[in-house]
Amino acid sequence: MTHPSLPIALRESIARADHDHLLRFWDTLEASARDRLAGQLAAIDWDMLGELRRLSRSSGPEIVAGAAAGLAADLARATTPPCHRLGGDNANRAATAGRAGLEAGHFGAVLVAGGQGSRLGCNGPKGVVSVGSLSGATLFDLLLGRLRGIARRYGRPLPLAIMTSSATDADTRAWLADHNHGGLDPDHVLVFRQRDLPAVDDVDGNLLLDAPDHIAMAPDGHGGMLPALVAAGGLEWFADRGCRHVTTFQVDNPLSMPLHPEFLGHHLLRDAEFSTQVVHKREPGERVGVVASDGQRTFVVEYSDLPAALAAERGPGDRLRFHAGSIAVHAFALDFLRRAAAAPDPLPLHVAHKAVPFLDASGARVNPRTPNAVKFERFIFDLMPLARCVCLVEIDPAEGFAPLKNPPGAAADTLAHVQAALDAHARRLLHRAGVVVPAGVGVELAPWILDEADLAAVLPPDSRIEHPTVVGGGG
Ligand code: UD2
Repeated sequence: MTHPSLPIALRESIARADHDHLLRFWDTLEASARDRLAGQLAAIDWDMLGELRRLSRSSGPEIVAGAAAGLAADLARATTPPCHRLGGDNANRAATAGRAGLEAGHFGAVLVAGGQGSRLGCNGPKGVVSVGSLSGATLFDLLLGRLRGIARRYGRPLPLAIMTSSATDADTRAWLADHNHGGLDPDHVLVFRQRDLPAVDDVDGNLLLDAPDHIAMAPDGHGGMLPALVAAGGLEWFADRGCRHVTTFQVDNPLSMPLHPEFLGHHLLRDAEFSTQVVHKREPGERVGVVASDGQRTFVVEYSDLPAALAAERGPGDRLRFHAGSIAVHAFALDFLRRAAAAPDPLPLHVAHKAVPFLDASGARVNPRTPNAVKFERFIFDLMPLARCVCLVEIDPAEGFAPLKNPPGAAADTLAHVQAALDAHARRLLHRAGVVVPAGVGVELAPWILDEADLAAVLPPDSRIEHPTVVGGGG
């Protein structure tokens, strides 16, 4: 087979890697389809393929714990590091420090929104999934609305970078354009796209075609945030807007509080390079990574990588030995991100066995029901062992953790669970503000309402809500 329109060097790389099967349908392709495939082939890092093959054959926790620092972290010796608690030790001092940081404009935020919500059966960005039971507000509405409340409270725009992927980029940009950037100052919103990595066949480690002109690819995990942010000039973008720290949070948790003043204050008072919110993990099956320390470094072990026996081990007071559940809300010093980005290969690749559609030799599309391929992801929490000081802050999940992960009917993290958590949160806040909401009357809070002080601006104390209401709905 000859492929004169492909550059010679590329043809040689494909042949050396023994990947001529990627050109199996070349002769049948139109010019635009050839361009598409040639673009993908040119973007493949052929030297990295050997590493992907090697990883696809060796998965396991040993490549996970502390891998970023080349640290053979010994899980058998590791323990849960000490945590601050919101409302606990030093709460007032931390809250004051955090508020001062927000007033000075030292914080920005990164929303990781490259995921598609495939577990929810949704092909678009997860951010456009509607969760407000009365308002129909989407995850983007709620998350950006809360940032709008923070910008309003501290009297300055809040720089927000949104990470998209090949699967979510166009729709996310369209949503922002159609929704006035969620009410945020557009000069303080940056959209940047993470990269894709190829999937490989789990038998021979080869790349797969999922269309005659397309190689099967997948986003490179939320850890792709660091190289993608750097490539987009994002670190300077934040610095130009006065930021010294950025917090990161996930698109699927509408209760998340990445800019909670007390969390930020602990981060500042500890002079931490990497701070993270945790929830008390009570059952081994909860799908959150755990923060652990081997005495030298602190790191996160993803739930799927924690051996079952260790996940279930209990210590004093019947607490799980690894009980600091990571909810993926982090704060980073910008200087730390700069240093980490300059380190050689700071984020290791993790492997995930997945069912990936592919074309067989005859060109027929196969939709496997069981995993046939390996996808590769980087996790942003793998930067943790590189940080000189890591600070853990435990939050009450009822206040800050209601992730939407699963389709209706699942035991946890469904839309119904998320709506119940939002409802309970709203009722608690209204109750604290002295507002009566009879049981059975639906109520929602506009996302910009952060606390009782915001409520007092829209509802007199001793009010009573008689009909289904979105309190502060006008924004
Ligand atoms: C994540 C955490 C888990 C726990 C849990 C809490 C990891 C690896 N696991 O599990 O420890 O904190 O969340 O809810 O972090 N995303 C991208 N690009 C990608 C992949 C993911 O932007 O390439 C985003 C995605 O849009 C979502 C977030 O990262 O906002 C989490 O992704 P997930 O749903 O794959 O992670 P999950 O629930 O397995």
